[in-house]
Amino acid sequence: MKKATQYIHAGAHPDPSTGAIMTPIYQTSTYVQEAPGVNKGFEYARSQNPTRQALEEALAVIEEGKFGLAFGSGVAATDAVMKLLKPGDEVIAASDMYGGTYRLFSKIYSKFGIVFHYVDMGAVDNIETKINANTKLIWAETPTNPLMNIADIRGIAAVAQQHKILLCVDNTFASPALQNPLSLGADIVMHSATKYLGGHSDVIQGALVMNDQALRDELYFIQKSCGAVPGPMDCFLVLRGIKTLGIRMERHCQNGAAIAHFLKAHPAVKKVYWPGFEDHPGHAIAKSQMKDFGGMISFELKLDTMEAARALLSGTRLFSLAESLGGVESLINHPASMTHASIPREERIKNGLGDTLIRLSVGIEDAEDLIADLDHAIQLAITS
Ligand code: P1T
Repeated sequence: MKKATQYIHAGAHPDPSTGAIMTPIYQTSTYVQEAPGVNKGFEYARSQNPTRQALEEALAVIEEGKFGLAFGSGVAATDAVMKLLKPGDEVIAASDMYGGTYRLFSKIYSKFGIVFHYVDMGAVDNIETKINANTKLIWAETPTNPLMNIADIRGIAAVAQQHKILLCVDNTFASPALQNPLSLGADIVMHSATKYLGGHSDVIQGALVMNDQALRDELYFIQKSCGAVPGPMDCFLVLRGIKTLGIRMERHCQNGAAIAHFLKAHPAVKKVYWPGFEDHPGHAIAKSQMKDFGGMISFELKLDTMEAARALLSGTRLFSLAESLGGVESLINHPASMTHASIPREERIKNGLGDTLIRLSVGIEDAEDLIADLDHAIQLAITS
């Protein structure tokens, strides 16, 4: 089945009790049993819920995997992967990634004796040099949040397989419509379903997809034992979001490309971070593992002051100043004070995330309107 058909039909089965074409929101905490232990495959809603089951099936199909698991947030999905580990285990993670993932690793899991090495994943060698007998997990994010760095999933997967290390790829920025890490050799794909999968900025949710039955069983055990499950209403919203993922991503990519080129040509702009440019260091890899380059862009003004950045951030009318991304509406964000504020400044600067970097989540509005909005805000910033 082709992708465009999968988005509509994956996980969708007419409801057995009524024939309802849309999976109902099974808003129930428990299921009546005929006799002790005799049930219809549903015992208690932390363990099983039909709406969640439909979503998990859809997630697996669209990510080219066998099994999906849904969680109460993206961070909860990451947390479940970390619970595969034990004290003394080592993790190699990207030096540029979502600030909340860094916070979970450095503030929570390092307390429990997990050791983290943060490396620039632009070169596979940087990962190889950190591998030792205790290395159990490689955590990659590509493109990265917010610097749009690219990691070579095939190359990293080859190293991970050679050393029998799990590779988990946070595929949030690309979405399953643009990149499928399991097909490139990863063991687990993680999503903040809050973003492109949901697509409408109305739900917080996370997802994991994998191929290996034993790994799925272990992660399912963690999901039900630790309890970070999403509610059925949220599962319904993400199921509905997935139906339009393909066409939304087409428009996000078109608008993203138009805005990236506009910014690159703008005399007041110093640097634009977007993997679609041929001079982006990860362009060739991005082209080989992504279908298109997405709607996430970061940039810096030549006028490198906080005053100018602040004027720009509050000067847009269509781009709303907010954390998050991947919704139909465009957002503008200041990583240093918002999404990546939990990374110590020195560390952040060392990894290339400056105080004045601005991140855009380009929505699916009219590209000319979005460009006019940015142009106006840039004028405000450089004359502020
Ligand atoms: O917010 P939550 O659903 O828990 O997902 C966390 C997460 C994980 N991975 C990536 C790449 C992310 O971007 C996020 C969440 N990011 C934002 C809220 C943001 O504005 O960057």
